Amino acid sequence: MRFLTAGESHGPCLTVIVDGLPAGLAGLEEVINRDLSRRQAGYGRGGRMQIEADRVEIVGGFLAGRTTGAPLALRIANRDWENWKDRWSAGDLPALAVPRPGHADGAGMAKYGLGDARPILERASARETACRVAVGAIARQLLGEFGILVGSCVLSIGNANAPLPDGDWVDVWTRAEASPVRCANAEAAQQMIEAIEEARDEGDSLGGTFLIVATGVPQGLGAHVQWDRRLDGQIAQALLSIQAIKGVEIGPAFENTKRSGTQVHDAYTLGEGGQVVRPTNRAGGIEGGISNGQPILVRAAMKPIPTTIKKQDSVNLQTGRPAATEYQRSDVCAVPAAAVVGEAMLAWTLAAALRDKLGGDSLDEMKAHEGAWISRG
Ligand code: EPS
Repeated sequence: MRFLTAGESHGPCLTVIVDGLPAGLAGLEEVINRDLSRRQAGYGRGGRMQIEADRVEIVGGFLAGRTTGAPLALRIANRDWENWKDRWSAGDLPALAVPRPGHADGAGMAKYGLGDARPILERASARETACRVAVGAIARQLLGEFGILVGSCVLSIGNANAPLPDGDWVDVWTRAEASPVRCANAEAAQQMIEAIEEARDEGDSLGGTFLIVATGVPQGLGAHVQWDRRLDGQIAQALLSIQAIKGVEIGPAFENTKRSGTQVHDAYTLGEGGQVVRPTNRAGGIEGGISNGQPILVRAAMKPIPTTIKKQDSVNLQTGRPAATEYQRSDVCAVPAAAVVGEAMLAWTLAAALRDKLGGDSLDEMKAHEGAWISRG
């Protein structure tokens, strides 16, 4: 499976083509729209989210309410286009020549030989993550057919930290869903809100961390035999490709480095029925690049948003003179939204691995192959 996205943040729309889906997948519009709304929420978002109300239009590969096996084409309109289209066509938008530190502006201008960051920021913008979430909702729908669930919760924003949840993941996700910062712990959520308010008052921005979990993942997705078939490597690439995500950890990877091997690795034991059981999950559900049947645990780190009201030191790349950054409308903190995007990228990666494992052109064929796989024991 693969997908490609196109479109600018303030252009007419975002477009996605998803290739390699099985025929027979239903109910897509509803699940895509639900996840698009989830992505738009979260304390700390800026004025743009008051303008947009993201809805998908499925314009190819979907007939009589089901995927046909042909490429699926999606369109998500940018409502803000109405406010930009006249200025774009008149060409009266001033050049942005002062790169924001941490943004794609400066590196992109150097790469394309531009004196204006606008073409770079239009495409580098996290607006593109609406496409990822649409694709992730489709992947989630496919995974759901096989009993695999994906959810997330925010663990930290700035210096406000929540305890690491474990156990009943559906309960954790339900509490996170009800929180304005997508945090399952009410006390920590309040501290996160206060941290965002403080950053907003200071004209600054905040990053944070979130945990994405997939439950019901069978043993055997991914492969140890080749570097690009390792599931943990695929997950890390998918997560790091999200705007502003700079770190990814599978299970408690960094904590594990402080303990010895015998304290870290998850023992095999026999359960009451004689079945093999792993009482702990410090591997985060993946060993040797292969899912081991335990929940997959992925933590990601988001840097603070580079656009800040408070000025940052920079240089005007047209004049070559020192200059302070100019404020562009932006979010103060988008960690809760990034967690939803993280779910989408994990769901996509697992769905692609499931397609690799089961093959088939239709959902029915995938299920028949799953039956054969499971009955093998
Ligand atoms: C973004 C800047 C802001 C964010 C945007 C990402 O948009 P604008 O420049 O229009 O105010 O709101 O995020 C989205 C539009 C979105 O849908 O998530 C940026 O520069 O990356």
